[in-house]
Amino acid sequence: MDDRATRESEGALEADFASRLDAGKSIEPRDWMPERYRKQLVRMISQHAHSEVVGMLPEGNWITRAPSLKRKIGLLSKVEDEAGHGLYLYAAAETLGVSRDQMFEQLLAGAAKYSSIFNYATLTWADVGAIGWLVDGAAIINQTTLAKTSYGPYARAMRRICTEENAHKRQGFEMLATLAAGTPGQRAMAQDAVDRWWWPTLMMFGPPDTDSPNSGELMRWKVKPKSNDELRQRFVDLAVPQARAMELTLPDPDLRWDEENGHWSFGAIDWDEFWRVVKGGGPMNRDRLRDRRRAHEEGRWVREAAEAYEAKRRARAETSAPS
Ligand code: BYC
Repeated sequence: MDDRATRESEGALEADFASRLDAGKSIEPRDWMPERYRKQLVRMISQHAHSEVVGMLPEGNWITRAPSLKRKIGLLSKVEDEAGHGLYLYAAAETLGVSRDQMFEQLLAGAAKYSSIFNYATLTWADVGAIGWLVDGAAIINQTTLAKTSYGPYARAMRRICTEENAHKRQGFEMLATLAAGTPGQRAMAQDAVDRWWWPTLMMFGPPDTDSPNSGELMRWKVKPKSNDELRQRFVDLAVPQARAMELTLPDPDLRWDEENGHWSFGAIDWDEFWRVVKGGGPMNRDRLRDRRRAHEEGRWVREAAEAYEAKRRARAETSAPS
């Protein structure tokens, strides 16, 4: 094909891609897609997958210290669900031509991003409730919109994840509400957890729209159906009445109901802190990577055993196949 013919056929593919998006159809792994669309999806989905598996660590720390059998079972199952979410998401990213080993290498080398929120310490049992209520609550707001994202495998992974995430949020709310209605000491512990997790949760939605280099492109391609600020506002609007229901205070003196726009307006977010954490300078960045590397190393024998089992199974299937 000469240059002109190549350009014409690429133009036709691009036009077809754009018309699929305009018609609200999903893009599937075998469909043609612009290279930049593929790269953006790999970036976003792999970061999301890393967030799930790193996100297992702060709560995982509390499994052995849960205050009752019921709480232990609930937390264990939540952390297991997060491993499953990581799995769906790595599998979705693999459909774009990147391998799970490559993604893991980047994470373990400290070269990949994952959500800023997991670089904060879980100091008390109430933090487990605050993570469920606030962090999973924020994740649902974001992920419910991503369930309508234009890339089919990502959207389908999101739909499964959202159902489980809803249960996590409710579990966290119930834990925190129980502490808030408990002894003065338990109540103080719940309030302290909310005081420490509130602002980092607002940062989870990413930088303000005016400072979000990827949003324009991602929204044009219908990867991100809503902007960072829109989702953050929706989260605040839902969280304020929930905090009130537990009689807990949100640590923002500027929080007030805005009659004119019908939303809760909130104070300034410390974006210097956000960027410091994203760039590796958060309170727990080093510990999280160290623990993730150790978990990967300790799981090596499981991966090797699974590979050996699969090799044997194949060899047996080949020798017993009718010739
Ligand atoms: N943390 O242009 P922007 C969970 C980076 S886990 C770190 O706005 P974009 C759970 C961003 O990557 C749920 N980095 O980016 C698990 C970009 O850097 P690069 C996690 C952040 O992509 C266990 C730069 O800042 N959810 O629920 O348009 C237990 C500029 O940002 C963050 C997801 O991953 C951050 N918070 O929008 C409990 C959702 N924010 O890559 C719960 C999927 C921004 O250009 N991801 N950055 O070097 C998204 O929705 C979007 O990627 C984001 C960012 C809203 C996060």
